[in-house]
Amino acid sequence: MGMKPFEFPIYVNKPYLPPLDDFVEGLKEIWETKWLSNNGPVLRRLEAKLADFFQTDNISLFNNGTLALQVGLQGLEVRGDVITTPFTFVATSNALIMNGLNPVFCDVEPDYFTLDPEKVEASITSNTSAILAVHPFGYPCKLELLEKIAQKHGLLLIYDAAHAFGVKINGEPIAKFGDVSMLSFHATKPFHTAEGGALVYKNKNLKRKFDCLKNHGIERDFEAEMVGTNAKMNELQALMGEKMLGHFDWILKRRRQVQEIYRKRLADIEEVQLMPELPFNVEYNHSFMPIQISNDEFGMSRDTLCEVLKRYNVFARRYFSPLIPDLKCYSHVRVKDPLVNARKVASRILALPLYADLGQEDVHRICDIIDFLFKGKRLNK
Ligand code: T4K
Repeated sequence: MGMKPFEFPIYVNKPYLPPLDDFVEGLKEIWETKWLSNNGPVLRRLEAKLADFFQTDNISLFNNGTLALQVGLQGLEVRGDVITTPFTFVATSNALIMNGLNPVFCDVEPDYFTLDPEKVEASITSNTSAILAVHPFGYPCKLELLEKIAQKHGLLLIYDAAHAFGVKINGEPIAKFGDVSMLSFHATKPFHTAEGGALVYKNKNLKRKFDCLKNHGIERDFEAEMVGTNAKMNELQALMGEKMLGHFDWILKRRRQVQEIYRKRLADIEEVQLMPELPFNVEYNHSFMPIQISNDEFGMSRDTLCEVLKRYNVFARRYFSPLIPDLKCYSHVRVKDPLVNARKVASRILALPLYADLGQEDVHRICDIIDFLFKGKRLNK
């Protein structure tokens, strides 16, 4: 017996939205004040709430994560070569290029696909000024080891924590590790402001600089003090964030439930490899549901599975494949490291649909389809 496709497309992601009435109520304030951007009252409120959330006042909000990272690199005055990961969304290394910096790609470790500290250390030269690491899918980097290496060699340590809002280590927000962490509040993230982002940082003196750089380099009175850009979060974005924040615990709970069903149901499918369990001191945010497909010679490859799922109206995504240095627009970047683990994961990874509103019966149905497809393939061997 065949499996029925979903009546509607199930995308890899679907943004959660706060109740409309609640949002409209907030809009009234904006309509009254007619203050739409440039450090308005809603933005200041959201910043204060997020300062509580991150347990630090060293936070600046931006209109998206990419510009936050660009401004972060500019404000830290990073120069020359920056060691970074090839296994990420292209925005990570684009931010380097946009700052005139050279990405030096080095390999990831095989468990959570975070930068391999040994490879990082081996890639350091006299031109290296910083490490730009990513917590892929919200899985924490080897924080202590990277910290040690950065200190030993006098390098800046910057985290692209785009996926890691809500992730905690021993109760501490992950964004507080490193010199600067960037968070993305894009619509597809568990906490979002439609488009948005933030920098969280150790040195409180950076606040003035980051806030100035995101406002054309102007601190006050229309006179630019430095060459900046426009990366300000507006009041509508901030309102979305303010309304979302109250739902975040519920969102996390729902996402965890969805992920638990997937993990239980997919554990028995031999071609599917799940992510390893996280250590007990890590609170995860369930931002993605990545699996790896074994790509056996006689089985179904990751790419075939991804295509066949579309016939069932299930739109999984190959996050993050191809690797950044394999993109045509990065062909000018020389890569010394053979990137063995990164290449392996890029050929096997598949992110399944995961969002707070995904019904539990739908998750079971997606698992039924995957199970059915692999069973069919095994019978035909
Ligand atoms: N660093 C890392 C490691 C990142 O992953 C990202 C962004 C950044 C930096 C940069 O942060 P931002 O500047 O974006 O704040 C999406 C997101 O646009 C991007 O934010 C995210 N990472 C990346 C992993 O995913 P696409 O091109 O895959 O998005 P798209 O439009 O295909 O959307 C995915 C699915 O979500 C769609 O199939 C349907 C659904 N969707 C999407 C949107 C935007 C909706 O249902 N509603 C929506 O409004 O990049």
